[in-house]
Amino acid sequence: MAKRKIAKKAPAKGKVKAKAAAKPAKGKAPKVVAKSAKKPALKVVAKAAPKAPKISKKPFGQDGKALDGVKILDFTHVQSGPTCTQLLAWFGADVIKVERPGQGDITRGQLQDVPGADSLYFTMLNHNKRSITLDSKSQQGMNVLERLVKTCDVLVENFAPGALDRMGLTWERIHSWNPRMIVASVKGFGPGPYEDCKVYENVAQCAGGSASTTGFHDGIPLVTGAQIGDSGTGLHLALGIVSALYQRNRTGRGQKVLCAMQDGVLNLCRVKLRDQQRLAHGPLKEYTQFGQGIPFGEATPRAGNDSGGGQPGVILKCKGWETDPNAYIYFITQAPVWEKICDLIGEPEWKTHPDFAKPPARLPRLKQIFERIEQWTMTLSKFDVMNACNELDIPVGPILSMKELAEEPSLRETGTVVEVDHPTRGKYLSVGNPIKLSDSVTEVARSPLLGEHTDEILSKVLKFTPRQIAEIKASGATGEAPKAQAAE
Ligand code: CAO
Repeated sequence: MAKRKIAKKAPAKGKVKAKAAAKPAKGKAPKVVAKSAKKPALKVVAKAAPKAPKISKKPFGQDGKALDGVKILDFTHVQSGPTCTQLLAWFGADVIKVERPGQGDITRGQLQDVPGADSLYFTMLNHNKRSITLDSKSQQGMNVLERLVKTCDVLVENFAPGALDRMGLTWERIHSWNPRMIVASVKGFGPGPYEDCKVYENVAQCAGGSASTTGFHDGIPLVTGAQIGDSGTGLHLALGIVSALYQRNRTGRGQKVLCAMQDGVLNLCRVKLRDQQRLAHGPLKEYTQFGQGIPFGEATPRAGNDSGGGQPGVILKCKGWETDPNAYIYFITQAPVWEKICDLIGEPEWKTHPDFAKPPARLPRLKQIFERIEQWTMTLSKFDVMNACNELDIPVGPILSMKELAEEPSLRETGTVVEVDHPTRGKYLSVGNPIKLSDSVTEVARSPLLGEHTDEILSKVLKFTPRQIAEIKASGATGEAPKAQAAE
């Protein structure tokens, strides 16, 4: 990362004053604020101003990327870690993926659909990265790793608990080599009784409270298709890393960033812990089971398709549901649009009827209400229902299949769904960067072949001499790199 001068620490007193001065008291005219600019506290701000970079004159999107200059030692595998480093790569970081010679990230060979080609599991999680093969358990491999640590800004890993230490890469050692290094880890659990456990997606969904609150109240717990344990935690980790990089601009030093998958899932299940506490004060009236007269137990129950926001909502059939498994729509009877819903479904008298006019009166009658709405939705396709509702500002959610999403032109236009070409598997679709920055435009590049950039990284990034590179290779530390050019 381009080194920035670390700002001289302003005296604590001055800082506080500067903060206070930045907050004009209510009702004070701007003039007063301008006057107060002469006070010593604000001089701190004035001094800091020249250090701020000049405002770019280049058009938006043409002045590099958000994380240009940041180098990531990517020691991640499977899904959670790679999700994180892929995002960082999309924001412009140089992500160097270190893989075990011969095998690489285990997902390269998992769920293979094209014989001999890296799986979609791998390619869709490792765009815009470079790959170096390295046996971290060999002496030469460790020598290369040491130089990588000294060169990079962030080490990201999601090995099993203790694996990094067993490799010899303890925090103390890393920090002694490079005090600016940020060491970011995904683990299944945080410190506590389960900290040594290996964890996969569904384990995290179960341990983080998602499974116990997903499904119908009379059915077994369910996991969700959204990879909230893996990709969700990868997202959390990316935010932690970017925050640590920002703090390093001030402190000059790196720090540890830890995201436990259990914590990440629980964070995404925040509303369910909310409901757990509401239970102490009575039944959860917006849950369907309340209207059905089913008593609540001690813990937040599975709520089927009820909306987490407290507005009654269900999934309703649309035209064609008999043959199309996705001909459904999510419908919410939001209080502010209730009257429009009544008109739309042909029940205008419900707007004033005492059984239906107000939300509390509707709660015990939700079954009857949704059955009536469904009579209407079944006469239309899900898209027609959506159009009719959106015209009246009634929010609804058509159940879109993966096929429909893959073919949706607007998602292609925004780069949320992208077509990528790959030398051994040909063209495939991927999800692009879902986070759009107006001044840091994402270009999705294919994932690297195993060890494709070993030579390039050893020579150009780590500056080993040709003789040193020959020695490293002769030791077997890098294994045999594939002939990438030939494959293309
Ligand atoms: N050179 C030499 N050895 C290497 C290496 C390299 N380049 N890269 C990895 N290894 C070694 C590790 O050092 C480790 O060796 P030891 O067990 O001797 O210490 C070994 O490979 C296996 O690593 P692992 O235990 O992380 O892998 P696993 O397949 O047994 O477990 C997983 C996988 C995901 C369960 C585990 O890594 C884990 O719990 N990670 C944290 C949570 C997580 O991210 N889970 C999400 C996974 S996606 O669903």
